Amino acid sequence: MLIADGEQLFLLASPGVLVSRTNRTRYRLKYRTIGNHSNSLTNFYRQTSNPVIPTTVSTLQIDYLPAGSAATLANDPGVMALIHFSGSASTSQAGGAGITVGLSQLDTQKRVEVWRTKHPVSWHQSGQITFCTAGEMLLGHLLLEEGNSSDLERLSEQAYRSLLDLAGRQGHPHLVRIWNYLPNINQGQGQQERYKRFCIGRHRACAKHEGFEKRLPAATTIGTHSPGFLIYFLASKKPGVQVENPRQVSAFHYPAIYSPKSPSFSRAILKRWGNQTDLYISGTASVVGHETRHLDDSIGQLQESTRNIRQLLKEAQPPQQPALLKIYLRQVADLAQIDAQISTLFKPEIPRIYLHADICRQDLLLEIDGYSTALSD
Ligand code: 3EB
Repeated sequence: MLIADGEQLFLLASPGVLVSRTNRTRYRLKYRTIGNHSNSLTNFYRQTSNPVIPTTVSTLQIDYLPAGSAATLANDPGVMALIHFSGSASTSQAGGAGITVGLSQLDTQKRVEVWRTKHPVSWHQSGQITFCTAGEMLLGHLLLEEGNSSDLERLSEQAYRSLLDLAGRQGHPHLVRIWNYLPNINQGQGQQERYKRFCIGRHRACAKHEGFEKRLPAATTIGTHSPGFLIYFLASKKPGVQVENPRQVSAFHYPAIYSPKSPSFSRAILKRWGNQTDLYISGTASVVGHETRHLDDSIGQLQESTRNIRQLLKEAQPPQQPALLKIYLRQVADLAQIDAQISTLFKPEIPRIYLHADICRQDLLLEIDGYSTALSD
């Protein structure tokens, strides 16, 4: 039985035994003993008709919760972001944590991604950017309309300039993690491909800052099938630590075939918030060195991507355990076999969301965002 008292979530394991959620490990252990079906918290919510949503005591807690929790969460003052996945992109104005990514979710049980904090959240609007601050964090989003005569290079440069300026002005100058959801990412021949135009604009804005390569955030740049160019990002007062992958050339040193101006992102960022250490892993694909591996082989690409993710988890000091996965699939038909493999490559209960998306290279069939978090005393 789950009891929430506003501050804490308690799990009544047996009469008289209250387990506080403050200690995550004990919480999960007890949960398993009564859950008796699946190990994961998310799966437990799934089977509860009236889900009790745990309150958070963390600096940042990211969960994938049943879509049905969204209405309750919308009124929770600790929510920084409530991310939906559906056919078309949209965002809330100031005071609203809602972000809708224009990608169809492939899971039968639909989820929302929820970012919560124990810190007081205050909401603001600056030009096109809606953002909130909470303690050391700033989370912002903007939705760009391209119009007919779109100059994507300029639009991307302006968007990045405005978000970097905003983060600086607000005293949160360090980008930690950013997501770019770009319609028709693979459209355009050769150097005119939209992903490359985006990379040029992003690079122009980032390169204005001295030593920018050492400060690049972890990132995802994914193609949507619906209009609206959505960007959302997490920034901080103090910098995180850049983590690169020795199996891969750093994206900002890629040869020009992938983009005339190199993709401006780090493979991962390790960020400590108080006693919490988070690893934000960029969209990770079947790239070794700078080349795509396992052409036309989804399972091969998944295995290679997993090796890359494992390497990044190992590079982080101390090494991290994966906590959440977001999997972008170019081909819906791959879902069943990819999900079966994920269950063997990671803990079978690892919370995950599958999205139907285009990947920035035509030959990539999938990409995975990773996140891990650990508490120290
Ligand atoms: C790769 O490894 C795959 O341009 O922001 C992954 C994550 C990729 C982020 C980006 C691109 C980006 O190169 C592509």
